[in-house]
Amino acid sequence: MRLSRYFLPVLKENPAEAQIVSHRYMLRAGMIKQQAAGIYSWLPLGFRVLRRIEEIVHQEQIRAGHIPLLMPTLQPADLWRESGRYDDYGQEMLRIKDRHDRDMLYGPTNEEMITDIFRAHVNSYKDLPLTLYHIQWKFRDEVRPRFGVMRGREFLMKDGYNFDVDRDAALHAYNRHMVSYLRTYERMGLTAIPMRAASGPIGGDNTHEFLVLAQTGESEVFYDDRVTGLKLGQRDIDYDDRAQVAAVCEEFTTLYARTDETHDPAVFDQIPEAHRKVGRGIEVGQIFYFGTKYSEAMGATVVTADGSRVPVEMGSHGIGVSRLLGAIIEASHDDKGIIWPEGVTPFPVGIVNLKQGDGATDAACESIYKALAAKGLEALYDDRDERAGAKFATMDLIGLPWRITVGPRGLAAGKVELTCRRTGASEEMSAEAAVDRVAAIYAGR
Ligand code: P5A
Repeated sequence: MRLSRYFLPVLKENPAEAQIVSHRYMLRAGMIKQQAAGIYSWLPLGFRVLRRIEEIVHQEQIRAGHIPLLMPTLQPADLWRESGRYDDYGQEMLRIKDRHDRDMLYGPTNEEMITDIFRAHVNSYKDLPLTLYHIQWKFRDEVRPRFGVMRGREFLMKDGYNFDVDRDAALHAYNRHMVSYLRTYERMGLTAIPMRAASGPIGGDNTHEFLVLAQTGESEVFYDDRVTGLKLGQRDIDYDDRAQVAAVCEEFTTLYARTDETHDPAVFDQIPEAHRKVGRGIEVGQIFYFGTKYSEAMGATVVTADGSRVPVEMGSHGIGVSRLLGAIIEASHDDKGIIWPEGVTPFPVGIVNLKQGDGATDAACESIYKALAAKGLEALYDDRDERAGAKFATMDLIGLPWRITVGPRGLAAGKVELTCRRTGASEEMSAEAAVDRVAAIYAGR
């Protein structure tokens, strides 16, 4: 993408309404525009990151054996009357009437609708296990929408629902989600800690939230700091292997890590003082096992191997896809701007032309741009007629992990400069070497 032809409405001033750094940088970098309280347009740069995050979520869900589908944003109220949640959900639910005076709602979550799909089409234990998920906009009329996409009213969620024949199988589904989530967040450059939590309006007694530690987080958390050192890394996981998946979950949930709702000071105090931490976190996901809460109420049953009919065992699992942009920025920035992890960056690399209009410099930039494209990498090429300082400031603000700087002086010596956004370290090398280096960094992503 050539910046001269892109739509990147960067703001020079700090927007007054933004209280936290991620919100400030998302507005300044021209990623989002507020349309109403807690409702945003995703401008091209923000939309690219959102799509990238969605792609990682899809890949990891499919790897775990889960099946994508798409349910609508609007739902009939009658489904929610069946589960009893139409009245329970209260003012967070946006209720709508259609022209025939029928009660509708903008879905805050989809347990009822997926249970309706299941009961219409599945009858036998032979069709289980089954996990269906989608990535779809939700609406919750939050009392205090704030911090930009972090607590929106309209927000993008990945929500998945498992159907299993018995409790053990359903607990395996729970564990499988935990492991697939750990992997998803790691690919985004995040450490998200599973913490025992409370289940709220979704229900059930077994639930974990995934928290990214950040001072600006809305949740108070209590944890043994050795938990932050745990990594899944490149481990080969067989998602059908119940014992292996359960062992990984145990490894990640044995050390103390809880939200304030489940915090137990008596247990916490037994952790050696040097490791005992109270902090704040951003909730980027939550998984639930609630058994037959919805299937019983809505008549979703299966015939088992011995011929009896039982309500299907279920859980639901959510990732805050749009919230993740905020969480990643809170976890990865400096005073100049965002620092995107390579896994989610909107563009893999930026090219800065220090002397636009100079024949040799323009030609070198063009050839680097094309060589990157030939390797499947779409660079953001700053080809504007601007001062070098302004170009660097834009690149730093929007946070591409790598920058190739091309100027007449370097070119005279056959060199361009490759700079790492995170460390600020620069290295001079030939244009070909810079292209190869960037390609190697992104190989396999
Ligand atoms: C699990 C999937 C559920 O709704 N039903 C379907 C279950 N869980 S949840 O914890 O309530 O939401 C899942 C994740 O969505 C994100 N989230 C939000 N993101 C932005 N703005 C909001 N107002 C908002 N509310 C929830 C969180 O990341 C949460 O973990």
